[in-house]
Amino acid sequence: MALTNVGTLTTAPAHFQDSVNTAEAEDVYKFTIADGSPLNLNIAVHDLSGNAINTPRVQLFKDNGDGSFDRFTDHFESGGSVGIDRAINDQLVGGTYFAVVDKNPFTTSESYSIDLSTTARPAPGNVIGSNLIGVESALTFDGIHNNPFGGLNNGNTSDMYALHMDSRQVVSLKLDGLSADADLRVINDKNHNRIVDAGEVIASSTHGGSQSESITLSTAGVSPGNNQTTAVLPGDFYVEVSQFSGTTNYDLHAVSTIIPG
Ligand SMILES: [Ca+2]
Ligand SMILES: [Ca+2]
Ligand SMILES: [Ca+2]
Ligand SMILES: [Ca+2]
Repeated sequence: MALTNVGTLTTAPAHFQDSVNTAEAEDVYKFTIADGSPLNLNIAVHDLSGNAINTPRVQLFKDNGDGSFDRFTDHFESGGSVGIDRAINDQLVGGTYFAVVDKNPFTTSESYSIDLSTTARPAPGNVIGSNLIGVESALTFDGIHNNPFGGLNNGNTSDMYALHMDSRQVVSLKLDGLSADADLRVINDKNHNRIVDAGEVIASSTHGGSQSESITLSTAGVSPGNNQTTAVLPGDFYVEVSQFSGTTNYDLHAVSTIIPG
């Protein structure tokens, strides 16, 4: 076991690159969440070697008070292979935690990068989701996307989807089927560091209660005065569905139209 002491997490992500292999199948990252109001913890893995299925597993444990990691006595919080976006996004209170990266049993060696951060809980009108982009699932235009593992809750405050925009394309995003307050935003990771930096949130929708949310993106121009649509250049984007409060399932719809040139 390789143990890394990360210290107290902040909004500025802590970044590590490592590998797990048959000689060392487990990497442990020990970190502290500051006392005070609950924060959103964000952990994302990316730069994975191998294919998308046989990848390392990341799990989160809360220390039982002795300061050292033991998966049988420390409290399992979340993680495993259930995340649709290979990320952990948990609402946590202060304490000592361990993020544990385990080698996939079907491979002999896997390299990875891991980022860890905290972000504030969302405030009214202000979407604060994860500021880390993990290995996301792709958003396609042929059905409804949701999280089959329970939607959004205090143990999964964010789901991230990848969206590619071609030229002369209009994509309408709609988030509905809500029973609590969730929000929607679109991120353009301009510097490709898989961190949501200042100026990289290009659209957001933040209605209250269980109202639906919608965002429309267009690479085919936007008529003047149309403030319902965000003009973008063709390229790659991330669509984030995040918890404002409570527990809710959701349906994320993406409808694509190509405008003849
Ligand atoms: Ca312990
Ligand atoms: Ca998630
Ligand atoms: Ca970025
Ligand atoms: Ca909302």
